[in-house]
Amino acid sequence: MSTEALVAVSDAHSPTRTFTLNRPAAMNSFTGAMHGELLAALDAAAGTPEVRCIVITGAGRAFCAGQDLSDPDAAPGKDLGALIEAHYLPLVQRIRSMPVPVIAAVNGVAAGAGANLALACDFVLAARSASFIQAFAKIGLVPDTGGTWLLPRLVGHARATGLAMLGDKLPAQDAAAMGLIWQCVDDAELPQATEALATRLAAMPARALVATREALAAAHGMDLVEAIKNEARLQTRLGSAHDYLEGVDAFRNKRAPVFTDR
Ligand code: T3D
Repeated sequence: MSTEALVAVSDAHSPTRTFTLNRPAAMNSFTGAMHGELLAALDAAAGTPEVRCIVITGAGRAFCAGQDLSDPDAAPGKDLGALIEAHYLPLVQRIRSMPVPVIAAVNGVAAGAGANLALACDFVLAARSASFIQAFAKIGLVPDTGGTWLLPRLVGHARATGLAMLGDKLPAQDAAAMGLIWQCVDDAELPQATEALATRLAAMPARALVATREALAAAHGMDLVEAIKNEARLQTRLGSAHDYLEGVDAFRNKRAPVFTDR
């Protein structure tokens, strides 16, 4: 693993590719350069058929403190909306369109855009000492990086409002209890728990998992009939793919399936 990079990339021998946000002295807050490295790394993984699961985590005691507030691009008076459109929107779009599942392994504090980057992933596993902070209101901003869309869908309007307006530090255990994240584990167990989940997901039918991500997101804007029609459309597509044939054959022959579609 390269430790010089702003985003350290794990060795290429595993079906799981791990990206470690690597500006620990600044709590892994985002600069334009770090955005560029993370997006390039995600693009490369998306184009590599052997990659079947992505993990994003942080170096040191933070996961990510959002935008680097010392960066000249974020200085008061700059067009912050342009910064969001240039960097955070493409990042969330890339994560949500990855052809494989994405896990956020939240090792420490996740604040501002760092919190919402984690919430945009398919799974959030967090260390017990980690926390989530919608820090935006404290500096006179609204939640961005998808926060206004993600929060109410994950925890409902009342809790989304409280988290977004008050900006309190939410411990990982409370985040798991209210359904904001998938799981909170003891700090020492985070690496193993992440690896176990990634290994499990990597062996699953990636194309079906990604279609599930899309269907769950799309269903929010649909009534029940529309949602079922969307499910039917997806089953039509998936039902003629290799992984369905493989899954059914493996079931009939009482063997473990080998899924390859992405
Ligand atoms: O451009 C725009 O603003 C638009 C885009 C917005 C997207 C956003 O993400 S807005 C939200 C930006 N993030 C924040 O407001 C979070 C700011 N940070 C904090 O609230 C706290 O640092 C933490 C709660 C994350 C951690 O607190 P603590 O007490 O554990 O650590 P600390 O001492 O505050 O921070 C440690 C160092 O990291 C410190 O540097 P130093 O003094 O040791 O040299 C601190 O300045 C640095 N740091 C933490 N967060 C950021 C940061 N440096 C630059 N940017 C940061 N976001």
